[in-house]
Amino acid sequence: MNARYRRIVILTGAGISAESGIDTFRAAGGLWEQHRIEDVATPEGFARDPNLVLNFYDLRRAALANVAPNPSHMALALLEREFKGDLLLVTQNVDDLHERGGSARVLHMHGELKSALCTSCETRSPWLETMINRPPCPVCRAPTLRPDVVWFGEMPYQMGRIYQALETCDLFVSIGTSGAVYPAAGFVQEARAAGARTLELNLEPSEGSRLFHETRHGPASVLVPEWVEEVLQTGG
Ligand code: BJW
Repeated sequence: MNARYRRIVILTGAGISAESGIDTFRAAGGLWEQHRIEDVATPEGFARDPNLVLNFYDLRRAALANVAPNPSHMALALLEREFKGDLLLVTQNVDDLHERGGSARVLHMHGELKSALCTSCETRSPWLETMINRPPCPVCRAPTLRPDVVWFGEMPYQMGRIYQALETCDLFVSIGTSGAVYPAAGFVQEARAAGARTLELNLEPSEGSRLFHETRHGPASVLVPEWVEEVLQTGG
């Protein structure tokens, strides 16, 4: 890749955190093999059995203490620091490994484990503790906190800003995502329609691989640092 890019949009998914020890969703032994999606990742599942859902997310939030960013998170942070053009890093991940890897500006379109959403006053608050014990909302004091994550049927965060960036980017890069979940799975087509070059970096061909101009397959910890070096060396 030897073109000069001015506006890059990067989308990351569970695959970028896999080598840090966080399970992906759709792999054998992954999160969805151990849980029914409709039980733990839908508003209806939460209404049916809030304790199951709060416990699922309490455990995942606590598990963040045992993982660390890997070279792919660090490489994207380096790109943010060194790239001279516009860069938007959008992640579907609810972990905090991009931030701990050094990225200062991360858009979490599916929310964050370390955030709580109050179903009474709709405030989002930083949250590090458990929720199963029904703590009060820091703002309205109602004991109605839920994980601040986007479940199926809910609108992901900051879609206006993301689509605006996709309409004007000249490079779109998708890293470690299966392309199974919309609207993120449709970003490649949005970017292509806007005339951007599109690149997939994933362990294996994703569901949308054929939609990309270029695909590279292998572990993110290898592919991402290589690609970042390439962009920085060619002037970005
Ligand atoms: C590696 C690697 C290594 C492994 N190196 N790579 C029919 C058609 C179209 C859409 C719909 C439809 N029916 C319903 C919908 C909409 C629905 C949807 O997409 N459903 C699908 C099942 C079809 N989507 C929604 O409801 C969304 N909202 C919505 O659409 O609102 C309306 C709207 C309208 C118009 C505009 C905008 C919006 C909400 C989706 C919410 C998803 N939520 C979850 C849970 C979040 C909380 C939590 O974490 O628990 O988000 S589901 C789960 O999937 C999570 C992830 O962010 C998301 C994507 O998963 P991801 O990251 O791709 O992980 P995997 O496991 O699937 O893939 C990992 C990849 O990494 C694999 O390819 C591996 O090979 C690779 N890999 N190791 C590099 N070392």
